Amino acid sequence: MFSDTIAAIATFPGNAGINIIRLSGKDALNIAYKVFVDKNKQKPAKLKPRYLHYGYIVDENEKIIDEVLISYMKAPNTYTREDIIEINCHGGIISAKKILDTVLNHGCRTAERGEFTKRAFLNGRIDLTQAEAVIDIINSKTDSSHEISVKHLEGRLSKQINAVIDEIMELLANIEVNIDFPEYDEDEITIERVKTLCDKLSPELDKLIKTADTGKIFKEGIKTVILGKPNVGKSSLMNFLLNENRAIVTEIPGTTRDTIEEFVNIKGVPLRIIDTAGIRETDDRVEKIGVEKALEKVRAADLVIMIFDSSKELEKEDEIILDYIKNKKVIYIKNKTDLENKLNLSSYREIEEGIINISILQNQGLDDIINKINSMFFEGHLNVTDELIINNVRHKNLLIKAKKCIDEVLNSIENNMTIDFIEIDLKEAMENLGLIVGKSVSDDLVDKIFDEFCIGK
Ligand SMILES: Nc1nc2c(ncn2[C@@H]2O[C@H](COP(=O)(O)OP(=O)(O)OP(=O)(O)O)[C@@H](O)[C@H]2O)c(=O)[nH]1
Ligand SMILES: [Mg+2]
Repeated sequence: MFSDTIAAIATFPGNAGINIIRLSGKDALNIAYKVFVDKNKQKPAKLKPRYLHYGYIVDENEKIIDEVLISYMKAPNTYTREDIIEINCHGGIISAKKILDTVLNHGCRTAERGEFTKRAFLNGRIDLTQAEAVIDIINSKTDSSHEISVKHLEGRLSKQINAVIDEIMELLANIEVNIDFPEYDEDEITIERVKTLCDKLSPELDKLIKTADTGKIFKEGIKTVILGKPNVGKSSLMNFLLNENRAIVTEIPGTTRDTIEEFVNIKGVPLRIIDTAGIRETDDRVEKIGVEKALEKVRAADLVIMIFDSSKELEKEDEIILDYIKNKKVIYIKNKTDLENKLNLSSYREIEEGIINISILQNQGLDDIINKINSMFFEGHLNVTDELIINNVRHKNLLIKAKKCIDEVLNSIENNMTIDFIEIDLKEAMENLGLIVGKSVSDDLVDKIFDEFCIGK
């Protein structure tokens, strides 16, 4: 338990209906008694836990700041496991700020980012994966991403990881006994048990690690770079997908100079779309930088949408781009099909066969693009299944490390290594898994994780 009491505005202050000021800690209730008066402007006899009490908040001079509803949640069954006071005041920035100042003057301090959730973790109510799920829920941009994080908040990942940790721990205890009492000479039986467990764990961990690609896509969106020579309609496509005039569109080739990046959720497909400068050889310094930037974006892209202009013949620029993206996931598009076709792709049979014909001007063929992305990345099933999906890079990296140790154990068994050798890797696997749920994590890491939270959470 912490010795100090923290306070913060938990809502986003602005022109909203209400704001909530939250206090957590052992002085929370005392402070509430100092600042709250009931509807008769009297100090209440008692703030009953889990009731909403109507009244006013007064400052140090007993002057009314605002009309409020206040609730008291008694430890330990609270978000932080400490006493919590929540004050619902009117929206806007003044009331909330004045109430916060008043409670601070009565002896609590401003909460750091994520400090309420950090206390929930440090006081043992939730583990680290659940705390991380809280921030992921807040930051979710798609229904699917939200759904995945809610599962983590329920503790589904922790449950699975903890079960594995328990299994490993039991074997480690066995190994310890063998090492301490070699006269029992049960090494062989223990090693057999270790092998059985690791044979099971290695593919299990692998399966979990593989879900991380989907998790990342749901969380961050499919990084989609729109590429093509100048004037093919890249910015027009960007605007169309965003449903707004975000990028400048003109008939002048070389209009877009810098890359533009936006997140959009189209029928559940999360896209991080990047519009780029048209690729061509140019002496214009600014345009040249734009072209370099466009190509740079391709490197980290999950998907490239390459646009051809159906009203133009195939040109050297198209071929340069095709060569550049040959190792990427690509959707090929032929735009401006409302104009007379001059594009001949017969030397690129495969591209020609899979190409999507569109006319942004006539609003044609755009659903085909979304359907194609859907089938490429989600095999047509955009729903998050009941499967547990890893959506946190920290978890993914620790799972990879743990799997490596498990494989190392199997390797050692294969090579008839001694049991103390095997024990080292088994222990390391367990430690890496422990770090996922927050067992023996360093203070620095905890600080770093909660620093990504918002104030008041
Ligand atoms: N006819 C026709 N014109 C189109 C279509 N789509 C876009 N355009 C026009 O093509 C021109 C270029 O469009 P942009 O979207 O600016 O092309 P861009 O690829 O971003 O061009 P840069 O930024 O210069 O590389 C504009 O005049 C658009 O109105 C289409 O489907 N049919
Ligand atoms: Mg453009």
